Amino acid sequence: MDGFGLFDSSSGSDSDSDNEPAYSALPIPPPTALEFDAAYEHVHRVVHGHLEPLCTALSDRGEDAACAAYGEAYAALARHDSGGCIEIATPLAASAWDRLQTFAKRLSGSTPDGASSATGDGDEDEDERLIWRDLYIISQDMVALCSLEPRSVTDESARAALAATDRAFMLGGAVSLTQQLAALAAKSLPALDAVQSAPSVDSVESAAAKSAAAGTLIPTCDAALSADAPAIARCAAPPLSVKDFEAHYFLLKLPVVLEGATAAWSAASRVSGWRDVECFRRAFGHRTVPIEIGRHHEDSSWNEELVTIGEFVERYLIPSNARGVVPLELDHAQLREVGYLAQHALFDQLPGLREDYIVPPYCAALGELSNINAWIGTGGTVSPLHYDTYDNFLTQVAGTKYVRLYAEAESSKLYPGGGEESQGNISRVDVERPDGDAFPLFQGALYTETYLKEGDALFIPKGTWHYVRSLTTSISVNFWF
Ligand SMILES: O=C(O)CCC(=O)C(=O)O
Repeated sequence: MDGFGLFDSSSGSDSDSDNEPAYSALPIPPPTALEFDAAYEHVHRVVHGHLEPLCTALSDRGEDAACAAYGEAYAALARHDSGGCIEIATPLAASAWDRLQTFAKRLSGSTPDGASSATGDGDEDEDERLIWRDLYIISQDMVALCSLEPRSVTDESARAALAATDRAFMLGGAVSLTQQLAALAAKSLPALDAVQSAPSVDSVESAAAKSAAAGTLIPTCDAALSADAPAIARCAAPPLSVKDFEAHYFLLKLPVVLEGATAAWSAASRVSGWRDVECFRRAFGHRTVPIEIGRHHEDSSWNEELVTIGEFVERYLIPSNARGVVPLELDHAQLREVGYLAQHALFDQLPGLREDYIVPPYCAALGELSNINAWIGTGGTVSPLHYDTYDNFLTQVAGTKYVRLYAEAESSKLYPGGGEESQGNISRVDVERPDGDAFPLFQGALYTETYLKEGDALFIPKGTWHYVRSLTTSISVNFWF
């Protein structure tokens, strides 16, 4: 079962960049009644279209109350009773959310890299999870629309609408309906849009000095590899031609770091790029995102929170900048205040950011782009050892990460499994504290390693196991193809 057809395929942008972030635009005019009507039509169509199949699926599972609430919210929407619709759809979303929590620890319902992770009873569980997910998204979209009623929209209700669309994005990735509502809500907030100030005219030096003083600049790190394992191959800029990349790495399934890969990205601009995390707080501080708190999702203290980007910058990224480098040798028990916006479809949620990166040309030439995710976190984040079923460019925009790779051929020494939640693409071994008694072969597994630094793009062939730990505050974008 494939949900109820709410989802578009994820979309990326490969637009040319003028090396200035595109979201520092002039204020946008407020939405017109026509735009609202178009959104109303769209929501109405989706909510109506899903009423019967979702209700049948809910009733089949004895969830008549949820089905009834869905029907009532839809009826309120249809008679333009915004207050009534919000009153019913808000708790409906909350109960769908509670049900989703029983299906997976990760809100996206994914393993660290997107493999489905229903709790273990296979297809039945996954079907049910998709029902609650769709109900959640539809309820949030109803709340968003009803908060944007043109005659009564206020800053507060527009913010509530944006928060509802952000919650819908978390589960859905690119949903055209949610994108339409988010755009409408953003347009209803002229005061906030105005804060997206004109591009900075500072020089590189004064911009860096200002952001360093404010603690918002992501530090660099000059860690060097020990000689314990071979280093992953590197190619200095200028970039490899597609033909050379294909012949020397892609077809051979050989990992490689392409240096200088972000040179033409606005995101990497020294003056107004993402390295100064203030740019996110300034432009999108009021938007809500899911943050993983704690080192590892199997640690008891691991948790997920919804926070605004403003809070994330303030409570996690700025203190992490101040801590500087978190050495690899530091035992995980000592890692503090770790927060990770991990594998998030941020560029579907905030499409303005798509102008700031360029999709590596190899993706379209040698495959088909599947997903683009943001990975923004403090020093000390850990992505446990796992593999993906996509080829990947893990691209480092700011900060430094340690990456260790094991070829597919080493799989028998890596103990695939990872418990009920996994589809077998996560190793049961904790790379930082391997249990030699339980996993004796792990010690003999061969690996390569690197420090991924600003501007580096690491090609990780599909099926290659990877373990990643950040040494500083870090921003990466990965391209699965
Ligand atoms: O950077 C990370 O923490 C993990 C990245 C990753 O797993 C990926 O790009 O597939």
